[in-house]
Amino acid sequence: MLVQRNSTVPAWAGALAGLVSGGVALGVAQLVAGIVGPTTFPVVAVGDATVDLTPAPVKDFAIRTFGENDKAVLVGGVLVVLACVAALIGVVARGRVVVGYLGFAVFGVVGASAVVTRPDAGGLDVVPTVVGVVVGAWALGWLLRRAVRGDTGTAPAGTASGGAASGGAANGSGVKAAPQDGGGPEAVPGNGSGAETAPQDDSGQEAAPRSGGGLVAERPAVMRAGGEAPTFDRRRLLTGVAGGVVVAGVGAVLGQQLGGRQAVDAARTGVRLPRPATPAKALPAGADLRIGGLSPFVTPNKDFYRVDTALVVPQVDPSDWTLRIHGMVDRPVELTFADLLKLPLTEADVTLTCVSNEVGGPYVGNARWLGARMADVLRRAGLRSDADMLLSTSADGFTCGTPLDVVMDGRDALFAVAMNGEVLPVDHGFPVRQVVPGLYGYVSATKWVVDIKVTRFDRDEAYWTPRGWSARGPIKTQSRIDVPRAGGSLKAGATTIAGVAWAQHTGVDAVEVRVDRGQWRQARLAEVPGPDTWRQWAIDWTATPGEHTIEVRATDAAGRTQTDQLAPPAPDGATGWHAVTVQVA
Ligand SMILES: Nc1nc2c(c(=O)[nH]1)N[C@H]1C(S)=C(S)[C@@H](COP(=O)(O)O)O[C@H]1N2
Ligand SMILES: [Mo]
Repeated sequence: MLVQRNSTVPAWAGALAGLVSGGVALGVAQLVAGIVGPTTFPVVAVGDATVDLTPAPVKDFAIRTFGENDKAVLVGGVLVVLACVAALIGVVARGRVVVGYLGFAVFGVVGASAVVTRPDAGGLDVVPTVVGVVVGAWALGWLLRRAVRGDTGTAPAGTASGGAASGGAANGSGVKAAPQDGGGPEAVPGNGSGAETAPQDDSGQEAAPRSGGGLVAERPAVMRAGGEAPTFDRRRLLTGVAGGVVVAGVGAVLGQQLGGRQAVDAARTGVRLPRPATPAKALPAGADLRIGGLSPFVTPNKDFYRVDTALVVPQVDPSDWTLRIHGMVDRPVELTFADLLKLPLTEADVTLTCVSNEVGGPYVGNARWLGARMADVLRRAGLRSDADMLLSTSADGFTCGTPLDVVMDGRDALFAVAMNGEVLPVDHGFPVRQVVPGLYGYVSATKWVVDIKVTRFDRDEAYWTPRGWSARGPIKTQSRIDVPRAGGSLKAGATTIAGVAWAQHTGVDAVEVRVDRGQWRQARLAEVPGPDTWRQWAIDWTATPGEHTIEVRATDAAGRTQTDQLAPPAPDGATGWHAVTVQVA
């Protein structure tokens, strides 16, 4: 039987089964690691342990040779070794699956020891390795069994029930073997070489008793019916292999997602925000009119609108983060997160707005940002005088094209690291995003920003430009009625109409309201810390029974009143007056 199997399943198939099972082990380990919490992935732990055990001269050589990639090279090396050994295990396990299990066990012990001896190891850290190795070993047995046609199906019950763990064990024990041996310890003794070489030695007498404890009533199918000799089933092996590859891949990707998220959450929690070198002015007492239903002056982070193209929010570890500034500069600059935090930081209240916000829409929010001034950082690189655009790229490849003169004109254009006193939320661009007062988000507010190319509008295009949106996006003055709600009903009598208006970096100087196309009346304005935030407004109204339409319009500090011309958001921002209709009873 052993000989039969050995010759049935070609070596390449064994190698493939070993390789894929190894992949399954790693994928499952990765997935479990993603579930149980931040832990060192076994491959990385083995790599780290290798480094620790490596003599200093070799280490220095590696660092000199591979530079910043030394870690990647190391992990890659561990993976290559792992792949070779896994393939070898697969080849050997064709004959004795027990050997395969043993091989996986050795993997497990090496991986687990590396993991638990890491300085930051915790109690659950071996779980991914153990689960991965067990599932990988099971996968190997399963694949090798699939690779052979003829020992199930046509075999007597005993053989077929060899099922899960034991298909290979039958091989291991040669003639005497019964599938029930299960590869357990008893299966091994006495089942050594001799018998295997003599399939015809079908004497049976010596066969059963020792391993199976009397259960071994049947001999393998091959012994009995010559026509049913097990044959290599390439198709079944390959479909099994495909399944294994899927499991390995899905496990790895999902595990990385989950694990990356946890790692980044942990890193985010660990960030200590420096004090601002230039704190924001204290908010004027009258910045928030505190009217029920009116948007608060400061939008809490959890309520802040979110707009981006990311299906999966980029998880950027601040210790890996760098910001590269290149292009039309005298000397390219690369900053780490630590570098950025060491710069003098500015705090500023800035209202963000999305170009796709409809008149009266929700895509606007105001926060207190903390960050390095973009102009300071850019000046370090030395800007060429003919550059007019910053093409910024996020970790997921999204790009913004920002007019350079706007960023450099002294306004609070920031590489922001905090939002409302909290480390930047991951959804809003952790670890670093841009905030540029006065420009719509799509041309300025790059989240997870990692790269800035100093360039020209006539040479480069940002993400939304070829998709029908204007290359430049200054925010258009807008005003919105928050109370009463559109379509709402209220009681006749004295009431308040209130809302917000914005004209970032110019400032709102006046808000007017009219009801049923009557006279425009001046609303009272809340105070503001500066021209970069929205401004609350309110006006008293004596509501009379019936249906009423309320309209609002703002005038900016340059004296420009919002146009009543309706324009859709594309290509450069909606215009028109916000109107709400209410029922008064
Ligand atoms: N990386 C990245 N940054 C991005 C975007 C994006 O799709 N990807 N969208 C921009 C747009 S259109 C807007 S309006 C703002 C929204 O920022 P917020 O989600 O923090 O409110 O982010 C900008 N920054
Ligand atoms: Mo946007």
